Amino acid sequence: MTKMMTGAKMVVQALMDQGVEVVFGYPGGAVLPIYDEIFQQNQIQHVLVRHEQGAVHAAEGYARSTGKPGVALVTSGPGATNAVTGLTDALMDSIPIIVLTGQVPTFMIGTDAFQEADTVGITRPCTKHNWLIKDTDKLANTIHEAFHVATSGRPGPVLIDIPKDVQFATGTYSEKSKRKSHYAPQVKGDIAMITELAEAMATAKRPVFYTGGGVINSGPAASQLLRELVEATGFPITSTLMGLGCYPASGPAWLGMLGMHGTYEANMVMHDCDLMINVGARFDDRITGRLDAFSPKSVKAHIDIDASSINKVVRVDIPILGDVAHVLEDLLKVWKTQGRRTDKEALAKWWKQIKTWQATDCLGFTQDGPVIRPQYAMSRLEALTKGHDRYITTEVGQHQMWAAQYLGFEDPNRWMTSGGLGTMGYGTPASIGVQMAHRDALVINVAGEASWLMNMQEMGTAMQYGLPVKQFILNNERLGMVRQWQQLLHGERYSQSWSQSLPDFVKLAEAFGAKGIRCSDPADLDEAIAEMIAYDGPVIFDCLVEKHENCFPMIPSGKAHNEMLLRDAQVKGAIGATGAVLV
Ligand SMILES: Cc1cc2nc3c(=O)[nH]c(=O)nc-3n(C[C@H](O)[C@H](O)[C@H](O)COP(=O)(O)OP(=O)(O)OC[C@H]3O[C@@H](n4cnc5c(N)ncnc54)[C@H](O)[C@@H]3O)c2cc1C
Ligand SMILES: Cc1ncc(C[n+]2csc(CCOP(=O)(O)OP(=O)(O)O)c2C)c(N)n1
Repeated sequence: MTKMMTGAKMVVQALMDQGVEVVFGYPGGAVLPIYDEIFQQNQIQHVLVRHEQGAVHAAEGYARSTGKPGVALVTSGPGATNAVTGLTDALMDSIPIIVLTGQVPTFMIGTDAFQEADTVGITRPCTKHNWLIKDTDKLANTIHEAFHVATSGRPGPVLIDIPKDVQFATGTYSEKSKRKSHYAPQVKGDIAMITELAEAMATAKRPVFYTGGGVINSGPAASQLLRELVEATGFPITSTLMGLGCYPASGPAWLGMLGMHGTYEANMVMHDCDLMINVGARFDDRITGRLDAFSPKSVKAHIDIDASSINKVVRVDIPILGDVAHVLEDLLKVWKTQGRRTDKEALAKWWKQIKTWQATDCLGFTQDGPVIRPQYAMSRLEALTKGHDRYITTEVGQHQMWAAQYLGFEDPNRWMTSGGLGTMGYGTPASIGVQMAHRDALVINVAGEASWLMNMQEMGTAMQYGLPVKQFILNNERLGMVRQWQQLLHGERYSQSWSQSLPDFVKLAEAFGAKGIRCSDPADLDEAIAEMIAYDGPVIFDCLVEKHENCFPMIPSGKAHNEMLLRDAQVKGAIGATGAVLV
């Protein structure tokens, strides 16, 4: 039976057909027919954000914390251009979102019409794919295809630009089940390559699993299989910022995060290993450091669903194109059915070496003095929220790295952060998206005060929908990460990294109708955090911390893994004066 309806109705019908429960958006002239349809139904909840960037980050937070695609709806012109940062963010971090934009009527395109922008042109480089719809008959099928493209293979953002006359016109609705797609990425890995990897694992003397966001993208089964594989082999495992939670932080083989602000042991293992098994990570420059010094002695395997990711930055010996869960399932089968064993003696020696690196206690600190150290704040937040059904989002900067270092993630999809683009302003709207999906969970956005101010208007959204998001601000009154680089790499010339005027965050909370809590004394911190957790509503927590704390360990940009800075004492004379850095 063919169903005739307007384009605007088709949009809502197609979203329902796709099982969408929430849309984050902001209305305007070019999308009013769609908003009219939203008004006339109760199945999909629309969340009115305060800025289109917020809609896209909220959709990202929703997607990352549920494994389902997120949806945003914005108007033409400024609505679409405001969505560009979020789209780029989602592209960099492989987050599946669908953004619907209104467009001027087809017959006015190219006339500099009111609020006209070349949305498909502007967003072509920052989407996985985008479409401009000129025919209402094609609209529903394109929306179904968009969901398929966003969520298949390497996930990413897609955009559909819908002119207003297409929304008004009547056409034939095509159901999801009728969709035919030519886009079918390869999910099964080549069994010969998988067997080669199993052989390399059996003879490896210093192996490591280097895991990333691809494990999370692949779904909960991938994390489970990864855990089984780690247990079956006893190999150490590290993870990128995007992969935190794919293996539990309390697990016996866990080395902590690797990379620029990763642990000493994780980076030393990466440097010295003889077999590196990359599972769903992309050899990002925060990981490799100086490329010609990156893990010089290792055979490298790379499991990735995107062929363009393999051999892009680092040449690998065992490339395996496929989905993490599928490949790990086959790898485990090969490992077990062929009765493969690891080199136990070599592995024991490797772990002995690893223990000596771990003994460095690179994240160790002492809370002395009257000022809260950010590491202490994170450690207490971890201790006091651990047993909760907890989701963490972050902003970008030092606080983001301290959160990654000191909060332990036991499961996937619990950690939402802007890794690839490093978008200040991501965390607050992302926390809203997460809380919409997990209404009873404890959702905390760990923020720096500068980042937080970039999308603080979304506190209004949190209030409107009764979302009890906790905004935990590590307030150092500085653009901390910038200040740190200026101190270490730019001769202590602190150019524009100090916010001379900051709002009173407690009063700001109250202005929004939220609760404000301020804490500056380490002795009061536990009680203040407990008060934040207990409050049944949105909270802005202004945690006044040491202003000049640096985030260590740190591999300065362009240096090798074994040229890591461990703490402040080493910095004096190590960088700047000679350019040489000591471990
Ligand atoms: C201030 C700052 C500091 C940072 N410091 C660090 C740091 O110290 N350490 C660190 O790790 N990061 C750091 N980052 C983050 C860094 O910039 C990158 O975002 C991150 O390292 C990339 O993680 P990833 O390699 O796991 O890749 P992702 O961006 O998560 O990419 C995932 C990879 O897996 C593939 N993939 C996706 N889905 C699947 C699937 N189903 N099956 C198989 N493959 C799949 C993709 O094709 C891609 O190649 C920092 C970011 C900021 C903002
Ligand atoms: C939108 C955007 N602009 C600029 C930057 C560059 N940048 C990275 S970290 C940072 C400072 C962040 O300060 P704050 O949020 O207070 O966090 P802190 O580092 O102090 O913890 C800046 C400006 C960025 N990542 N994103």
